[in-house]
Amino acid sequence: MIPKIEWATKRFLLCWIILESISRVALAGDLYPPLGQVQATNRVQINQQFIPGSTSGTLPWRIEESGSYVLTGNIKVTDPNYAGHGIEIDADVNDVTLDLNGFVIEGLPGSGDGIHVNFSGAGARNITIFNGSVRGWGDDGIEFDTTVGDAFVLRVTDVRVMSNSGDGITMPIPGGGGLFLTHCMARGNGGTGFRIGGSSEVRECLVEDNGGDGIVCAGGCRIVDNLINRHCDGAGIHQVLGEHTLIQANRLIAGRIRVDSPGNLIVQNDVNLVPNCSSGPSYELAGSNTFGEIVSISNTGQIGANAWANFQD
Ligand SMILES: [Ca+2]
Repeated sequence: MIPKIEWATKRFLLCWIILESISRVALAGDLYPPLGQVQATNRVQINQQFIPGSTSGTLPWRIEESGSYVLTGNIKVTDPNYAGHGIEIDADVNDVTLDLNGFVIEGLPGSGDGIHVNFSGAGARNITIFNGSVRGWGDDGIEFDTTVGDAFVLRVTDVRVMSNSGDGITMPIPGGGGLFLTHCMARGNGGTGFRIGGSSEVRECLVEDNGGDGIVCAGGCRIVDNLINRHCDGAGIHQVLGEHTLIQANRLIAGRIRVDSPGNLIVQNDVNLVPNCSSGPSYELAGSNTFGEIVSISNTGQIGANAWANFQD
């Protein structure tokens, strides 16, 4: 026989259930925190009003220690005489993650680089920059300023570099290397869109209307699956030195593929030189390179079994 529960015991159990429910809701936190609030802890916030590490309270913002940094607002140059950079990462500072958090770092003519990464020696730097825009700077959008060899671990993803006077994202050739660019856009920069050193990669990016070449690369790189438009004054893709670079499955409009050195692999690309950009070949390849048959689209029906063919039209 089930024993009867006393009235006092029932009241105790009821109170316990109510208090337990309240404590669980409190521990779960606010389901709808204020917009713009940074949820992760131990991240250093950067914005126009709060520039830690700067004694003057003005640009450039310097990253002097390893860590995770996040923009919580746009950073814009307002002084037309400002000649420095926007954000500067000191030499020998490794393990930096810089989340642009959807914001823009914007310069003026005569200013320096939007983001400038200093180097003092070779090594695994492990620096990642992602998710935002860098535009309007007097020099480059992002510069990895190294001349001391590669083996760096550098990554830029989901970043737009636009209307900078110099290059979009750049590093010295020879000297730089180990830079991985994915899902980025370089548009309307005065120099090269992306300049990457040895053992680097540009994948699934959009490169448009830059004053020099679209992408400049050195040896051991992978230039894969990019859309590259309107670089008649230079080349859409320009391999300037080294070997073992793979150039594959890129779509170029009004810009050619130019390879200056031997020992590279060029397959499955599609180059369209529109009438105002048609002097010279679509594929300007130095001797001793390996490349898929170059097929003119206008003359071809079914292409048969050549899966490595490059196309031109
Ligand atoms: Ca620069």
